[in-house]
Parts: sequence; C-alpha cells; structure tokens
Amino acid sequence: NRSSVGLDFNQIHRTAVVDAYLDRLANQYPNLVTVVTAGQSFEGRPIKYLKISTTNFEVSRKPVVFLQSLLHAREWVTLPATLYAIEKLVIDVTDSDVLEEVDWIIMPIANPDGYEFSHTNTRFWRKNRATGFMIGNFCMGVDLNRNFDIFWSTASSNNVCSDVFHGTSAFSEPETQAIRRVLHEYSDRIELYIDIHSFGSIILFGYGNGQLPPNALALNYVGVTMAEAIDKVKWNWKPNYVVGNVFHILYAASGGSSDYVQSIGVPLSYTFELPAFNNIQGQLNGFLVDPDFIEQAGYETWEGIKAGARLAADS
Ligand code: ING
Ligand code: ZN
Repeated sequence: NRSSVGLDFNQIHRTAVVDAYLDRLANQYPNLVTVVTAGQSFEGRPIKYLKISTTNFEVSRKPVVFLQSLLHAREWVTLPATLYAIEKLVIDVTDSDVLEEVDWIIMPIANPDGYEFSHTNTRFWRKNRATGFMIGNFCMGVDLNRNFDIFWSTASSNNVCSDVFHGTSAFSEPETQAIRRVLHEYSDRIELYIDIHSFGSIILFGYGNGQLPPNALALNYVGVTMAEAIDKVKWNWKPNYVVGNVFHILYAASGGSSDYVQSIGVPLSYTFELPAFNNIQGQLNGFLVDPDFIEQAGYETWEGIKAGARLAADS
C-alpha cells in the first residue's frame, strides 16, 4: 500500500474495490478529484469516472485528456495501467506539469458487467452482458467496441453469438450511451483520447475502414512519440510498440470507440493495445497477466500517456 487511499499495484482489483477507491480519492482530495457516475451498466452497476483538475473542472479551459479502460472484459492489465495513471496524477505527483496543464477524465472500468463475469465465470469474456436479443437462452453480450456510431455494422457481426456482435443499433447499449454522454459534455475540450485495450503492443488511430483522418500525419507523429516514450523504459522486457491505422496494421473494424471520438472532432484519438504481459506469448494467453508485469505495465504506459498529454497540451 502506497498511501492511506492507495491500492496494491501487483494485483487485479474487482469493480467494487476500484469503485470504493475512486470514492476515497474524491473524499480525500476534494479540490483535485471529482467522482461521477456516467450511467448504469446493463445489469445496473455504476460506470464511474474521475475528473481531475487543479482548478474547477467545469469552468476550466484547459485541454482535457480522456483515458478509458476495460471496454473489453478480459483485457485485465488495462485496469492497473489506468489506476497507475490516477495514482501518479493524484497521490504521487512526480510529473506535475501534466497535472497543471491538463484536466483529466479517467474511466477505469467501462464495462463492469463483462469485467465481473470474466472474474466469476468466463475468463476470456469480451462483451457486455446484454440479453435483449437472445434466442432462447443462447448467446448474450454486445461488443461495445463495435457499438459506437461510426460506420456502424459495416465491419462487425450481426450474429449474437459472435465476439464482435455489434448490437441491435448503434449506441444500443447503456455502457456506450454512458460514454457518449461524457464525451459530448466535454468534446470541445478533449484534445487526446486513449481507449486502452490489450494485447499486441500497438498504438492505433482511425479509421477502422482504412480511411485516414485529415490529420493522419499528426496522429502518426504523436503516436510514434508515445510509442518511443514507452520503448525507452529500461525494463528487462521490451514491448516494441508499432504505430499505425487500425485497418492497415490490424484489421477492419467498425463502431470502435476511438473512431467515434475521432469523428466528433477530437484531434488525437487512439486505441492502445498493451503488450501481452506474460511469459507465454500465445494467442489467448496474452490476456492473462503475470503479476510480475503489472507494475511495468503501469509505469511504461504512463510514460506514453504523459508524452501524448504534453503534445496535446501544446497544440
Ligand atoms: N482491439 C480492438 C478491437 O476492438 C480496434 C482494435 C481499435 C478496433 C480501434 C476498432 C477500432 O478489436 C482489441 N484488442 O480489442
Ligand atoms: Zn479490446
């Protein structure tokens, strides 16, 4: 434990523990941290996020950096990476410039139902836990990263059993609706958005159909700057990040959160694929997290986020 409100970094915490931590931070640092419930998940869990600002967040005109994780349930290592960023901004402030110059929105558990289910039942669960479209008892859940209103349904699945099922319409899900509300409340100030996923050691920008945003050169430059900051970390094990367009370096995908954020006018919108922090570099095992790597995941990802935030603050 790092402080009275701190969390142990070397384990993956459950939703209730994280929610209580966010509440404690807001209580202990009322002039810096506000905790907000963006909405309720399908099963009724609160989707919480923090607003972090050295001034009054609502009247501040500072650029906003928005961090999000666990939109996909099984990508557990993304949670400690986000909690590490919170810790560095609020408790253990070693990089005060990014706290002074930027206001932060941080949503650590965007898909609490799926995340809990990946702990209690199915470790490699990806989607939320929506049921409205089930045929009998079969197949539940919508891929929240195919449910945003950007080229919706053009490169995803209409099969409810698929891991990339896009839902019955764009923004059909309470989780994506909650994120949309926060985005639109602050869209004119959000300069950098990072949706943190795993795995692959990749920094991705739009669009998932291969079309490049007008500022693709800037997106690539900032992406490479973040990747270099991460790769500079002198840890035993090197991630070697790759940077590029989702379609061109990964695969075709529609309805993605970072693509939607790009499309509403946020200049710098990314999906991070954190490395497979695991000694077994196999396909599905990339979602399993060796506890020995959790602190590295937090530390090195924070190096990338800081580099991006500094460029976002200058632009
Ligand atoms: N990767 C993302 C996915 O949802 C992605 C990649 C990024 C898709 C941006 C669409 C837009 O498939 C993981 N690991 O989930
Ligand atoms: Zn993902």
